[in-house]
Amino acid sequence: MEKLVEQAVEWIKKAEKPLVVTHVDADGIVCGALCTITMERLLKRFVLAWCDVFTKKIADNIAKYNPDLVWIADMGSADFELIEPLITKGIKVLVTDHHQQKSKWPEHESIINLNCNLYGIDGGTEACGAAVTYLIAKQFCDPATLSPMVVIAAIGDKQAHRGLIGLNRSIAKVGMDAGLIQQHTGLMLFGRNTLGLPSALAGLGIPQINTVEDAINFLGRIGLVARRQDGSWKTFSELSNEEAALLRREIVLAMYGAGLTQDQISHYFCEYYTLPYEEQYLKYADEFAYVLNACGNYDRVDVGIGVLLGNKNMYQAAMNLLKNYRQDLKNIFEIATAGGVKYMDHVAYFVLPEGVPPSFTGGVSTKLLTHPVSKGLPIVVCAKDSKAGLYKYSVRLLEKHGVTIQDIARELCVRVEGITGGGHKLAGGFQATIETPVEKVISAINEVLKEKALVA
Ligand SMILES: [Mn+2]
Repeated sequence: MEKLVEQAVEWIKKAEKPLVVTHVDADGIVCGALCTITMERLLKRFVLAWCDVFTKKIADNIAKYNPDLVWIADMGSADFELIEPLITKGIKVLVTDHHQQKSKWPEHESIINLNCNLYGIDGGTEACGAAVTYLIAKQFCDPATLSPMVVIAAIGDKQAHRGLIGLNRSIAKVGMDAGLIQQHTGLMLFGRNTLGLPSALAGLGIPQINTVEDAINFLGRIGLVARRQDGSWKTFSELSNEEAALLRREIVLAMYGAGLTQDQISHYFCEYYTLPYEEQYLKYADEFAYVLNACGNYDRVDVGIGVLLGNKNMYQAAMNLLKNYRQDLKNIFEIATAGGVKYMDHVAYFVLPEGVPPSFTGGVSTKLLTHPVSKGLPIVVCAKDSKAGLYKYSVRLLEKHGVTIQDIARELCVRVEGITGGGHKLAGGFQATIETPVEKVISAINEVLKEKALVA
């Protein structure tokens, strides 16, 4: 791999008309920042583009722009047929990615394919796209300052549930040694630094605390006064060590009381990471990733990159996007839980209302998966992407469903014409042409799940 990195560095140094293409999620946005830093250090003018899915249309647009080098990050493990016309045209193609490739690419002097899966690094758990992209960027910049970004990306891609491992971990360590990242273990709360404690606790998903009211009652019962002087709720990060320990102890007791086993309880704990030198919404790596996802959802990868590069105006812009994101998610959720979610025997599904950006399918499906409205079933969230002329499907599974996205992908491609996609083990996405009826795709997914359930 080192040799390829060296060669990639040579290509980038020599490029006169480079183009960077990255993905619109948190990981992709971090990749965009790492590519930007690389180009800036080399004083290169470059064009940055981003997309959700690497389609033929995107490949055609790249060919039309005709760069001498295209650097594709956090994606590009697409079909070789999409890449081939580019190299035929004389464009050098550099890929830094962690997604599973659908087909093996042939060796070619105009391709550098830095896909970690080809080098014994599992792209589902050990490396995010940014971890691979970092291997190049660190040749031009102090690795310690880049390390926190990779941690944010890995968390954005849900690779840190049991703590970072593999390449992600070794990169995180560089930042930890420099004091730029701190590692903690604790309750798997979201919003430790920004949500009032009852809201954060209600999101934990433990049996007795399903709502904010439940959480307020619980805090009262255990005698934890979590209010500030003005009466507003403290965040988790504002608790003293003693208060945090009390909370942790009482929650464990409550879970035992609800009949959970030690192993089940352990699922409510995780490793988490803080960035002590960042602003409020960016101090906790998971919340930073959330901000980046909010930017990506409104197609503002540029804003996300600006935040990562420390631009104050971009931070303000990102905060506005975050506010919209929360409001939109809330509205969509109300529709989902008020009868929007429909069911087949083996799957729950939700078609987003017209006008909602298709980028919302990922975030909404992740949130719905563990929501009671999904009844413990696998969830599919779908939206029409009129601009790209396709339907987008996000699928989320739980370990207990006994099926992986790869299982579904394999079968879907056979059963429904013109469908493509894939992803990680339990989270993935598919695209179908606008002519393919939504019912047909959902039925096909239902059938696959039914057959797999029969085998299991
Ligand atoms: Mn990724």
